[in-house]
Amino acid sequence: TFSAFAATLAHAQTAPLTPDVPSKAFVADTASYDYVKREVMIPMRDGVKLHTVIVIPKNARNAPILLTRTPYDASGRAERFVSPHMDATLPQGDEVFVHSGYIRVFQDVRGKYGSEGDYVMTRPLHGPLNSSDVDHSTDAYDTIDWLVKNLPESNGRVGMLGSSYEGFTVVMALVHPHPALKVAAPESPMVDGWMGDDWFHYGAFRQTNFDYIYGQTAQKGKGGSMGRAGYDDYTNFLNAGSAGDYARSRGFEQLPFWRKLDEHPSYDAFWQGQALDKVMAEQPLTVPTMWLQGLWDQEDMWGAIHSYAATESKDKGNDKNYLVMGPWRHSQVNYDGRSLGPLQWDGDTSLQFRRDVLKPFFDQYLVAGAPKTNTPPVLIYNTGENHWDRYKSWPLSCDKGCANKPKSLYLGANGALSFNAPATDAPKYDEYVSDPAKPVPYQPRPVHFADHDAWTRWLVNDQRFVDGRPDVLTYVSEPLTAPVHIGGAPQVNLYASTSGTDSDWVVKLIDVYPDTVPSNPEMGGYELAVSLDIFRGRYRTSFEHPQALTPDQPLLYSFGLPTTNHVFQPGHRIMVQVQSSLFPLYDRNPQKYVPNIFDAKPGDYQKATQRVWHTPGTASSISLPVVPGG
Ligand code: PG9
Repeated sequence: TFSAFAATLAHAQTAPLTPDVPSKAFVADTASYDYVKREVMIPMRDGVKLHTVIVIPKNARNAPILLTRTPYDASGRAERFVSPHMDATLPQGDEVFVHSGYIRVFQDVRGKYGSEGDYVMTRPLHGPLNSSDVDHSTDAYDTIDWLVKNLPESNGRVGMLGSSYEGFTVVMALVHPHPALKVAAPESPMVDGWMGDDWFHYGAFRQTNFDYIYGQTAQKGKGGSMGRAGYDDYTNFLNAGSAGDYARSRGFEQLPFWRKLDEHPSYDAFWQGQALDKVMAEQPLTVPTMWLQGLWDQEDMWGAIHSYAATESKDKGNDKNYLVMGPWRHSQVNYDGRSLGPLQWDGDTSLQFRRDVLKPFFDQYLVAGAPKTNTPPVLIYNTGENHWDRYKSWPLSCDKGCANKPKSLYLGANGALSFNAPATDAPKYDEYVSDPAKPVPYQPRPVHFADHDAWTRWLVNDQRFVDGRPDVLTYVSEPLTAPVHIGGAPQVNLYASTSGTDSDWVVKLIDVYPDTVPSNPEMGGYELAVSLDIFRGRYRTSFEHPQALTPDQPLLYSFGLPTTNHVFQPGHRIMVQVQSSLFPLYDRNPQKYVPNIFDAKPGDYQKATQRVWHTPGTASSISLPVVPGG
């Protein structure tokens, strides 16, 4: 028997102790796949090579190219599922393009994942903030040039799309664009990080950034998460002190991007020079561009709408500048768009847009013989009536150049809200005490930044969770007898005083549902913020040069709220809430003027008595972009 055993072994070609992990990397048999994946290193003009994943349908000929440049791992972006099918390996948002035979390209931006070179967060354009010869404009140019010369399966036409950071790289490609770039869709692009995209809103710092900066810049590849002492980030950040104290306690001084933020708390040349809506306003508009974003975009609320506005006057033929706003959270355009929090839409609004608007629009410029589309210059979801609206221009109502004029909605005595200016004999103001030791939460506690679902829907949370707090003022109209349609950006004109020397002001424009909603009982009395934002008081007269506030003096705070296209229905009421914090999303204002709030000391934080004024001459109001006739 022993010799039979030895004979069996002698016949086998693979010895029992052959290592079972092969020394040569495993190569999958992809013969049956309906696509080919190529990974290449594309050389840029400075010799740096960028890692690029190219997914090509089998037997493709004359195919258009769809390009996304990403800091989020090109290989991962091009592998939703491990699958022999191209529509499954690519992200959900790409399915409509896959079904039309597009070539799909994802590229790691310089310095991230497989790409060579140095990573600089949202690397500024060549100029005062970038002394090198390369930026995302040149990298996009060099990449497109390589693709059209090296992909024999392509027809030489390229479209770019991507959301958020990937939307930012699309905008960069529009600066001195390569002639083969024929169409672009910056989706929720990061455009102005100080005014209203990721880092700050009107100067108030967003503390969720710490996790992002750590995850993106502590290493070249996939970053980790830092972890915090307790589950509730409200407590964690309150215990930490200032945002700067938190950063110091976690070693953030090792991360240059945090140091840049810390050194530029105001809207100085560092931020002004990077604001891409300003850059785009100076550019000739040559590539048809569809700016798009969500109406409740919790990350990049500023970029698309302001870039559309900045470039609109350059679109003489009304055929290059397009605006789309869906009823979406950040980047929801690329996922399922049937609902947001408790709000249910008329079908999958994201798919409707991708299939019926975006894809035909790209085809028109990228596919020979594709039909001309009837894309409306402006496509915005009407969140009160639950349907898409198509318009020639936007906004529908504004002070100059619109068919309709905005109407002031006044904050009045005894919590009243109406289109009538306040009477002279009414009480002059309402007041509350804002205590930095007990800031108003932006969502019900516990707050856990890592809870992705809570983060994506916080803007549509029922605001009753703070309504009635002693440090939140509430103004509410009578039930409406006719619909009120607003189309544009509500403008805050808040006359407010503080007993301190600095203060934040948060203003929310809210649709209050009727007490009973028979078809959807849980929505009875729901307080839905259709538009809200925070404004750091020290920037009242200049975003660049902050100033201490004069205590107890009613001062005007004027700022735009995010754009909305909403109909307040009959039976609903309009509400405005005013408060002085949205914590821990936004860092606390110490309410005592200090040169840099990142460096506020525990002793700088003080209670303040806040007053909202409603007298003639200092009548607080929201200028609503109303559209007569609903
Ligand atoms: N909102 C993200 C981001 C963009 C740019 C800078 C920092 C963060 C994103 O979703 O990509």
